[in-house]
Amino acid sequence: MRLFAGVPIVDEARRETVALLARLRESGWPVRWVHEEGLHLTLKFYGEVAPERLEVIEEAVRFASQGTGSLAMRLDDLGAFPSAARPRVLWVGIDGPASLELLQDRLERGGEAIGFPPEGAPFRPHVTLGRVREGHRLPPGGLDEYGGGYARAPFVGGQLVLYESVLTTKGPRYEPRLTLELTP
Ligand code: 2AM
Repeated sequence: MRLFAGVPIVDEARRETVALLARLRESGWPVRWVHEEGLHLTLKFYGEVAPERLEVIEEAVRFASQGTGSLAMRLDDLGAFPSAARPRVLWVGIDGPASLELLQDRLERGGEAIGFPPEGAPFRPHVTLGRVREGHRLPPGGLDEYGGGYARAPFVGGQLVLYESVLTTKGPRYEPRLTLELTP
């Protein structure tokens, strides 16, 4: 099973992101857009794991979340990986408190302790909107015209969820395996 831990995007931030996705879909770009049901901020990707490991991962996620209260966040600007000039993954940035980075670091280190190598790249909080199809490109500066089209809406990250990513013919579906309330 494929697992990752993340924070669901909710409230006004979710509505803004869903509306932005709808406008982006109309661009006709060669992009696989994400489903609006599973919008989330990934904090730790565990990858493909044997089902027997689920319990130990749940335990690590529970432990890492202890003492973290709800996270006051807001949507930030649009961006892309690996860079705006060469976009492959399109996203909305997330502006979060220091406790978000702390939680991500605790998940990272907790994962390391049970055999998951840490991410090489620095943490860049974001919500993925879509992935450019293999062998295709976006029109230069394409994202620029969408940046002004949504509110940098605030939201409260009140849950940490361990999701299973189930691959289907219509793209991945994210099913919560464990939902933890973030209450200090
Ligand atoms: P993303 O938010 O940057 O797209 C499920 O695939 C989630 O796990 C996605 O949200 C994705 O991050 C994240 N993830 C992180 N590293 C990944 C990897 N190497 N392969 C697939 N998904 C990854």
